[in-house]
Amino acid sequence: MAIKDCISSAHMSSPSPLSSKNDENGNGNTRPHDTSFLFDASRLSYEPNIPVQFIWPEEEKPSLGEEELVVPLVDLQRFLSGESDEVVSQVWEACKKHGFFQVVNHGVDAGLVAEAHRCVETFFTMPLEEKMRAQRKPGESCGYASSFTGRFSSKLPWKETLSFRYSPSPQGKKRAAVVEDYFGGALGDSYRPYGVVYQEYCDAMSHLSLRIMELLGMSLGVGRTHFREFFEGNDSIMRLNYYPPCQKPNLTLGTGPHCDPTSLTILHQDEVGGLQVFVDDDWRYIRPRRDAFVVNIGDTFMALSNGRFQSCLHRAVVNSQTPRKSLAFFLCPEMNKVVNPPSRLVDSNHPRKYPDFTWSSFLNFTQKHYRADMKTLDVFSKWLLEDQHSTTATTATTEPLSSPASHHDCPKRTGESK
Ligand SMILES: O=C(O)CCC(=O)C(=O)O
Repeated sequence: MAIKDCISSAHMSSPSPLSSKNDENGNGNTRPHDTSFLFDASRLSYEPNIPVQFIWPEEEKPSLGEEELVVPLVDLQRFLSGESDEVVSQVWEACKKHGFFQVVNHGVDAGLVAEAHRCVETFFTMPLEEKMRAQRKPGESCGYASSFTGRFSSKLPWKETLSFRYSPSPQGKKRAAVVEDYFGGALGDSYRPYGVVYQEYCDAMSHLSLRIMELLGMSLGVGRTHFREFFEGNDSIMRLNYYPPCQKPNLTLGTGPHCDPTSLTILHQDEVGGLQVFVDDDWRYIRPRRDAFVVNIGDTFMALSNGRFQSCLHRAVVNSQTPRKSLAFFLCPEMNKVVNPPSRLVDSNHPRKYPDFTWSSFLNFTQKHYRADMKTLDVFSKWLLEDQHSTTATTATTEPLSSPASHHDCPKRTGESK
């Protein structure tokens, strides 16, 4: 089978703003974007050569022999039962350096995690046309994406994803079934059973993330409840990642290097392995553990901690033999909640590092204008501040720093996408 036949033609909507313009860095999207192809893994996985759009530049290609990054293994049960001192300082150290740790004894049912992985396998091994029923539209953060062929024209990730939104039901209200309804609506009623599994999984992740917020609040010295309360009514994103085998795994990446723009990521990777983190100028892998979730700080939490905790560059590699699956829950605040650090984290030695912003403006920035990389928050902050200055200059009024970024000439880079 020739490669050109593997990238199936499809009718897709108009190019995203980012992909239709030139990349200012000259490192990727330098030509108008061709959206007329799709990543059909059922064929591409067996191709001895891979399409050029999936070949990453030399300096970003994965290298062999990365070392393991040993991150703290936090026993949440111990933390919750009051034996917290050691755990709190372990988390402080890890989050100051790279923002990654793992949690065990987390209370999430192992059967539910296994079922969530099984559903990933069943969904992604379906024919492409079936998955395309939930196709992600340009500028949206939810839906099925066969790589990012609809958004970018180079450095494409060797993976398929299905993303959807999740919000917990307000306390005392009837349990909302947002995820279940998403599956029924986007894919049809026969997919509701998947929705039931992921609804339960997201409920468990939301619950777990609030516990982790208690731990982060303690580590930052602002008390147990501050961040927990901030995220109680979260508006989060769940992403199912499926990485098909690739016959040239050393030329491509499953997920490109990026920092998560979101607040906190809770990841469960299957036993295949592939997650890598950039620490001390080197890529290091995190060994999968069936009983553990990998937790990492995202850009929005870095802003909430006034830069004390790091959101770190990470990526995923693929292999030639075995499909890999991961389940990523991205905790996000409510859309219009203003993101700013508690006053205890701001003083003359630690002035404000980032302006106030809302999650909706930051999300919009990453969806429409900027492909997430390691500088997303800095570029976004600069953009907001410039916006504020130009608004102040033209209107001579003082606006809050949280004005949504929507009408600018935005910077463009290549990296990964949320
Ligand atoms: O699959 C992984 O290990 C990493 C996934 C990831 O970084 C993402 O989905 O943003």
